[in-house]
Amino acid sequence: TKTVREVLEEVVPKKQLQLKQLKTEHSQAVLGEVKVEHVVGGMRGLKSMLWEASVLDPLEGIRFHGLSIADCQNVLPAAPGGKEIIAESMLWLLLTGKIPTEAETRQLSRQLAEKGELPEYIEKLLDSLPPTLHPMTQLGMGVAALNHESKFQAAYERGIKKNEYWQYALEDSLDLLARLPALAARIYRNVYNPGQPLPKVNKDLDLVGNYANMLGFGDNHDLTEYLRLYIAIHGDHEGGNASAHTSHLVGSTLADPYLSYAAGLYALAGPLHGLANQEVLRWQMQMQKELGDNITHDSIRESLWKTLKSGQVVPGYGHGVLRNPDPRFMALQQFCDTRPSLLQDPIVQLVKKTYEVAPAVLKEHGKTKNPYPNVDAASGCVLYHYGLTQFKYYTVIFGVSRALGCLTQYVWSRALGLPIERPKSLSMDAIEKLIKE
Ligand code: NMX
Ligand code: MLT
Repeated sequence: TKTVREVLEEVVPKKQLQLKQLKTEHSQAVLGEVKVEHVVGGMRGLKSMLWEASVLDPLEGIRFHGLSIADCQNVLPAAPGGKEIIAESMLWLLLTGKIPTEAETRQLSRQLAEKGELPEYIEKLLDSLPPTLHPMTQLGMGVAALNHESKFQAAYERGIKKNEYWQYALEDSLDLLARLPALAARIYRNVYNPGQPLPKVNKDLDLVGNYANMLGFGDNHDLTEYLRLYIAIHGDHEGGNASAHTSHLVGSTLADPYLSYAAGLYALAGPLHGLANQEVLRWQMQMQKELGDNITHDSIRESLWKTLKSGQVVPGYGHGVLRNPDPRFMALQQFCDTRPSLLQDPIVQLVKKTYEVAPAVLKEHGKTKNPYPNVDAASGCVLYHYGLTQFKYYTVIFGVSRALGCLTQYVWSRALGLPIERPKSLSMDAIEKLIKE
């Protein structure tokens, strides 16, 4: 059985060669035009980043090294006794482009569990924070402070060669991923269950099995399975999304993996990005309160118009790239469809009913380019059903997941020797001058 590092040692030279050929043979090939609309419109659609692990198609949704979510559900190993994809098998696929065997997956789980405990200074740091500080702020702080452990930074200071960067980047990435469950679970404990004992990392469990256990839901098999699926499919969404892009930008300065991913977390903490999953639940609960027991499609429609007319966005709907319902949303809905207790849950039912009405309302409203749900529309209601009811915590789970994609690209960026990001900006006067020339 090979380790993930051994597989990467085989893959890296091939990718390095591919990049070399792209640079020498095609560096002047045109991939698109840069228009004023790109410069003033959030660079939507501008092809301007290299990102290896996944590519997002507007209609089909995400593919991880060419595999759709359904493909991954078919081929990626699950946990013992489980059916859903686990973080380790997704990480293996993202990092190497290869499908791990069951034995490779178990070995990676063990490797991570063995280094899963937090250093004491991190525990003290987290325990000193006010419980009213948003859990995402706490997560970013904990991750950034863990850079005290960075092997990449220490090696850089020693003066290693550029072609060795990726190996230290990989070590940091695995160390960081290993500690995320304990870090994120400690925040949950401190904020919502102060004083409760926290279980130690169980070396026989997978990463998310341990996370669920430390959150206090270890004996809830269905929630653990849901978290596995959730964390696997939120892991990567190509490079242009705000968290991945931020992490990539910061990493390009050779800031270590901890700082780069912490930066990405703070982008994820915005309500137009990952915080939308918190907002969706807050908004749907408010709708439920206002509409009472007998919720109909008509009453939901009215409620949607109320949100839109008050000038707010409908959280969980719309997307910068997607132009169809998000296949991640569909995968989470499918999870509900196979479990009667979820199907009978009022908040799960409300999310589903909202989906039956919202696209038509958003089309009639006529602003959003994508009237369909994104992943955040569905992700929170299942957590709520299983007793993880504190929605300010939901983006932390998204954040734990996004480490898979951000850290994978960090390793690839160093392996490929990508340069510091530094696009050209223009003032409006400079744009006008260029147009006249
Ligand atoms: N409800 C109401 N209006 C919307 C929505 C929505 N869900 N989505 C887009 N619009 C508006 C948008 O605000 C913009 O208005 P204006 O011209 O006044 O500025 C107009 O429609 C055109 O926006 P788009 O080009 O369709 O969307 P854009 O690519 O700029 O933004 C999002 C994408 C995802 C930020 C946007 O759809 C949104 O704000 N959605 C709600 C928040 C959300 O669910 N975010 C989570 C995204 C997924 N994630 O996890 O990151
Ligand atoms: C994501 O998962 O990052 C979101 O869907 C946002 C995006 O892709 O822009």
